[in-house]
Amino acid sequence: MAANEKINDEEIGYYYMKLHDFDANDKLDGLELMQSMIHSIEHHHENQVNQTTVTNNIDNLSESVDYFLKECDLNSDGFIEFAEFKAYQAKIKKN
Ligand SMILES: [Ca+2]
Ligand SMILES: [Ca+2]
Repeated sequence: MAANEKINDEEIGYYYMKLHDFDANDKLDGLELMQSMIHSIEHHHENQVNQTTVTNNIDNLSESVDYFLKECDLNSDGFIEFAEFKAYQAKIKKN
C-alpha cells in the first residue's frame, strides 16, 4: 500500500510539471513556476477568485518562486527538472 502511494505521488508530481511545462523542455523555469503558482491560487480560491486576489499575491509569488528555485534547483541551472522536483517532494514529506 505504501509503495502504491509513493508511485501516485510521483505521478501527480510528473503530471503537475508537464501541465505547466509550456515550452515542453521537461524543466520548469521561473516563469513556468510562477504560472503554476498562480494556477494553484486560482484553484485554491475557486469561485471567489478575482484579479485583485491574484495581483496581491504576485509580490509574494516572486519571493516564493525565488525560494522554491533556491531549495529545489540542485544543479543551479535555473530550471527545475523532474528529478529535482521529486527530491524536493521527498524532502518536504520528511518534515
Ligand atoms: Ca519548460
Ligand atoms: Ca536544475
